[in-house]
Amino acid sequence: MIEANFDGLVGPTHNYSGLSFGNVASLNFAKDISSPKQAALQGLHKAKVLADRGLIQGILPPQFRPNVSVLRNLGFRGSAEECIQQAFNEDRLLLSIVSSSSYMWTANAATYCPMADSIDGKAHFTPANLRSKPHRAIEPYQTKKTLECVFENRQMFEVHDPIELGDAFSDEGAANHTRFEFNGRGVHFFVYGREALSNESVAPKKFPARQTLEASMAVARVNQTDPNICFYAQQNPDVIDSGVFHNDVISVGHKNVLLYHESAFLNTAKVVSDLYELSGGELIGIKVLNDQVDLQTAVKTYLFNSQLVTMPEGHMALVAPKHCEEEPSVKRFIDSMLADGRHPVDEVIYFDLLQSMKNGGGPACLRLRVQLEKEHVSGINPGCILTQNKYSELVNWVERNYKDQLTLADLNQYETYAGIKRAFVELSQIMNLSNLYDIEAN
Ligand code: SUG
Repeated sequence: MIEANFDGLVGPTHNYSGLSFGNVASLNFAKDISSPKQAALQGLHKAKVLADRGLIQGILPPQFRPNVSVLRNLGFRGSAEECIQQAFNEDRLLLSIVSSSSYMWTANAATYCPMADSIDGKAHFTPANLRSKPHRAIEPYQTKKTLECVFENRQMFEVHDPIELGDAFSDEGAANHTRFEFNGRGVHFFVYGREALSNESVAPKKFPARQTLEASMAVARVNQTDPNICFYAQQNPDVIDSGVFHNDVISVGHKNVLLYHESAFLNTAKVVSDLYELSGGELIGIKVLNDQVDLQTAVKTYLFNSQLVTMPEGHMALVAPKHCEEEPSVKRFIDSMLADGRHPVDEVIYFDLLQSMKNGGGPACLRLRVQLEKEHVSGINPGCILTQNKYSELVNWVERNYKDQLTLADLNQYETYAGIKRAFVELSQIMNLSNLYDIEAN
């Protein structure tokens, strides 16, 4: 089985609006001026470097924003341009909510179960409902359409509806899910922030827990994931209160390796030892002590939001934000990890993802992992696989259509909206996305 990464393509309205309470970077950089062009190029560069190294790299297309249907649902009237103008004049927060490029963090797009691990032998996606934040709650149904368009072979891939049923089933997708592989056998590790339907469970006090146990269990059922290979653990409420709003901000797993902070989970030692048992003694845990990298530094540098990938040469590489290279304690830890021969992580590749990081999105947030048998790559829309040609076309498209700098006032310009519409028509052709966007309906 190979693990492909599907990175989100940053959209032309990427901006910093401080919309994610509990996400420290989103709050710290609120109202900074964004560069959608740089953001998209930084993301594409990461994907291209990994594709050049021999990994299968897909791209998930952006959603159309500003989302005028949502503005209409909120009572704004008239043409798309008029709705945008009214929102700009009357409630700028609403305009920023419907303009966010947050779909680019595809680790939150869905939870995936490969054929090998499902009861019916099909691969399944459940789009995350993302109901804990309004700007994210508008993503799921378009995400479903996107996944159907990208994973187009319905015999191989089934794409479900997001889980409904209110707050108790708040689901943030693969950011809280890891598929391990122990001796060829999959194990699905679900991490939740709170138990919504129990009065006894502990929960964070300051920031919201965005994933519930109830949602994780429902996702496993919908995806028909074999219950014998599912394992659930609670995130440490204190780390959520320190700004760890998803598990992928405090641990990362791949194949038989788990890199984690010592305070990642509620009773971390027990979680790791239970997982070790379930792995039949195959799990290799790499524990990071608070003395090596404290929580605040982990959140600032996003060490744990690195990707762990298996390179074609056989070793694993850590794909880390360049913030990690610049912070002495984190760099020291990474260097010592690479020098340690007891695990397969032998390389680090640093990327400048500043534009995404300022919204709390590191390398791992930007990708959705999809494990596949080689022959199932043929079930994927080829327009969404990153090749040299596709990369050049996308870079050229971004260069021509994205602004170097963007403010909400720009979004209020007639030309900006007209330009975005033209750009999405072009993108549909580049990525072979017929019927994905209903641009005129906007
Ligand atoms: O949901 N930031 C995203 C970051 C998502 C990161 N994903 C993972 N950890 N997998 C979020 O908090 C900020 C938008 C703003 O403030 O404009 C934002 O939505």
